[in-house]
Amino acid sequence: MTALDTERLGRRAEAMLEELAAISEEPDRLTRRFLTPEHKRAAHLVGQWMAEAGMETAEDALGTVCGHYAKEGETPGANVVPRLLIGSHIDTVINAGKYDGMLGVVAGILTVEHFRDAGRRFPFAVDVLAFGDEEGVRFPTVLSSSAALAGRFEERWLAGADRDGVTLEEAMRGYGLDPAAIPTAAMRKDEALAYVEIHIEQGPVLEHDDQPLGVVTSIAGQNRTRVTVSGMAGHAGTVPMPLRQDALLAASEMMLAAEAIARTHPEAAMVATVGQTKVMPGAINVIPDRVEFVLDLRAASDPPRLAALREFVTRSEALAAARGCAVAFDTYHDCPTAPCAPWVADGLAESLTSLGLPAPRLVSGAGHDGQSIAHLTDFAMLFVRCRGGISHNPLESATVEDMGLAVAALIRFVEQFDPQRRA
Ligand code: HGY
Ligand code: MN
Ligand code: MN
Repeated sequence: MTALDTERLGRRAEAMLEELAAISEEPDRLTRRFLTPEHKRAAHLVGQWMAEAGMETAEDALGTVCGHYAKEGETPGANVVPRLLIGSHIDTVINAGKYDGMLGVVAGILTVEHFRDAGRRFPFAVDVLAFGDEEGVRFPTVLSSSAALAGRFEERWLAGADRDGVTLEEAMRGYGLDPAAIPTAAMRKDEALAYVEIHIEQGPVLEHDDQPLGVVTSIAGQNRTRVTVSGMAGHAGTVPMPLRQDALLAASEMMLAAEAIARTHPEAAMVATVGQTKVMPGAINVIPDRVEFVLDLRAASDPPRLAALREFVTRSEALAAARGCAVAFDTYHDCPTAPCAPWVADGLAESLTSLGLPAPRLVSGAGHDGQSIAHLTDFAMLFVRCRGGISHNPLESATVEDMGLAVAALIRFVEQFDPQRRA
């Protein structure tokens, strides 16, 4: 095995991430939502890097950029080509960090570039994938582009609209995509050997344990529930407090109920978050008559999470009734806990060992495209330590050293990858 210059790999990664981070919808912070012109610019840049690294590039019906590094002896247009999938996402949250998602795509590109420079091919192809809708912050969908690759795109998602009323279908057409072609994005199950993703941990465990890298055991399940609370608009100066049907106060009590429920389940690593609300009519001197918010609920296993959601609904209905309000729930995203395939995770652990590194195992509280790809093939993930465990925040950061080790581990993983190990 050739010695790997992890410092150089880490510096390359950092420079590429810096270049991607400059492509933002907003001048003074990083925001790059699915199917925006900025997504297209980032996709184009990533496609260029893939081509420069020796890959054939294509864009699928959902805008996923795919770099294909042919297997040894592969003939163009071959029917069934077994392939190892490496990927992550290039969309971001609002005011994001520059590592979440993009690091996994850059690591895949640098890995293939290493083999191209070494003139190395394998008995399997390597596809590097840059998904465009992992975060799910523009449309009421989550993981839609990886879902399409796994043949799990749902037609009803096309009608979902963003904050400006633009539907996913309209945005696809504006981006130059044809919704009718979505089924063509599905990869054949007999071609996908496994999927691996490098990602920052987005939590404090590796830093706390002073470990640069860690192997993920499973991805926590999550659901997103839109809660709509309806009350009665009224004059802020004339309606006595006991006579109000204040939708915002009812909604506020529901959010606190969600927090209380999550706090009673530390054993399930349960977390409840409300990051997005809409208060109407939104005038300072009008009692709010309608509030929409989305509850993001997660836990390390599914039964307590689903029970907690039921408890939240029951308590919210009582809180609404007590204030003469109505409440409705729409759980538009429910993604079960996704276990990583032991044979793939063990391969990642062995690659760490081959670098003389420990291979700690940890759960992912954050969601990832692997939860979709699990319906297509076995998957596993490698986490990279991030400073203070901070993520979804411009303070998010990983060191050049740790990123270099992650790319080196991915290179070793590919070198040692043996699809026969599949159970
Ligand atoms: O929300 C998540 O867990 C991921 O960052 N999309
Ligand atoms: Mn991510
Ligand atoms: Mn994220």
